[in-house]
Amino acid sequence: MHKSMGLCWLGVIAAVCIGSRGQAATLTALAVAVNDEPIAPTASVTISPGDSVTCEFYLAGWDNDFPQGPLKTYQVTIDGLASYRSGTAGRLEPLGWDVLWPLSCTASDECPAATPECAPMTGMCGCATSESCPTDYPTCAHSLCIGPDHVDYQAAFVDVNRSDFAHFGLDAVTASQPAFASLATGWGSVALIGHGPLDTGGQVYAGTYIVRASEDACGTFTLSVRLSDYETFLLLFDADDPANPFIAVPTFEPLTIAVEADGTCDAPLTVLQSYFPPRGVSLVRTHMNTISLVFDKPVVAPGAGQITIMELTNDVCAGVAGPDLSDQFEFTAIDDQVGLPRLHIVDPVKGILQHARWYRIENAGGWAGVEPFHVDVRFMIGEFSGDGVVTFADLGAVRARVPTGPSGMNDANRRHDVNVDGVITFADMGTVNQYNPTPSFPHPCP
Ligand SMILES: [Ca+2]
Ligand SMILES: [Ca+2]
Repeated sequence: MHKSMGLCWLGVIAAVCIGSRGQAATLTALAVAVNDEPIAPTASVTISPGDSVTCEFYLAGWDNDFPQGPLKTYQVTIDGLASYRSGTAGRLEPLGWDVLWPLSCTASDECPAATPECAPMTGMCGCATSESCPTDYPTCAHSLCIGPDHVDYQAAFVDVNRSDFAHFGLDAVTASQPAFASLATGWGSVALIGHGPLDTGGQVYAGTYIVRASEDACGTFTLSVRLSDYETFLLLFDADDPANPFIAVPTFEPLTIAVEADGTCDAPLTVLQSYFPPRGVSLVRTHMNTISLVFDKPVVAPGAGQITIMELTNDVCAGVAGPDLSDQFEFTAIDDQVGLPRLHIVDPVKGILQHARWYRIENAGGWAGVEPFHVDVRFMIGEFSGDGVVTFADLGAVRARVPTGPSGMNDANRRHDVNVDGVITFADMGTVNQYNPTPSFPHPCP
């Protein structure tokens, strides 16, 4: 892999050559079985929710990229991030998948309690230890919470015994990646004996990938791959320069998987999945706090009044509407196709929220298409420790981070910039100290 990484510039030449010829190597995905029952190979298959689809991948036409270049190595990387949620509802999942679906994030304070760490490499909410995972998905592995039914390395494989396998009889080394590695599982093969097969004009088998539609899946999903000279590519042996193989990025012909529930997709309501901060965690900054609502489908940010934000009083608990503050907040809908869609609610200036109060964010039906919900959050400046009171212990949490300059600010400490000036200084301790001590302010509803 080091060799090919060092030759990325060859990929540029390949692109030029491809352009001049108008045809590149192709990688084709075909559905060949549904629920293990063989079907006529097709690039467009229709299944039912819960069905599995066996997809086979074929390579052809590499002579167009580098004539008489034997196929020494190839690699295929599934683009799970783009593929698994590409239908109208539900998901495709790799066979053997039992993983808490990861959420995308830019900072850890966007992540739910179950997966509280925003992993910078993947931009997804994950776990650091198994203790932080919920009981349904109790094991933390690869930064994701894994359930008891998960079987890794099951979805992707290469059947090396097939006579149409690209490296059949060449003592090839094949390898696959776990399905939950960045949701980009993949596999590849290197021919150890000889330099690989020449292009004889037909297709050669390159691997198998099995996906299953979730029970709530509906609509047309597109299974795609990540095309680049280090994700999905061919290495073609160059007899004139044996140390530097030619890299070709194939043209991919994607596979569509239509999941039809009674012929049409109902339009189910969007449902709130989780939120941050959860009970026990307060909004701690004077302003610019983020409340993150996580949904199962993309949302359009509501206008003021479509959802309400009210101080949580006994009356509000009893269903009597209080003054609505929602027009003072900023709403941002996020749907980056990485994790579940989210709505971020931010208090842009000081004074909207009152220290040591609870607030209720509620959709009583005004936000069309979204199932009614309410979420209660506590606003308590400086309450870092999660015990519901402000004490010297909370001052200590800030003090431990003083001083932190702009370059030291990160996801782990951003909340401790209580006065929202981009650094953590004694001024933040001073702000917290203004509220020390603050007694407990319990959730007011029975
Ligand atoms: Ca505290
Ligand atoms: Ca500060």
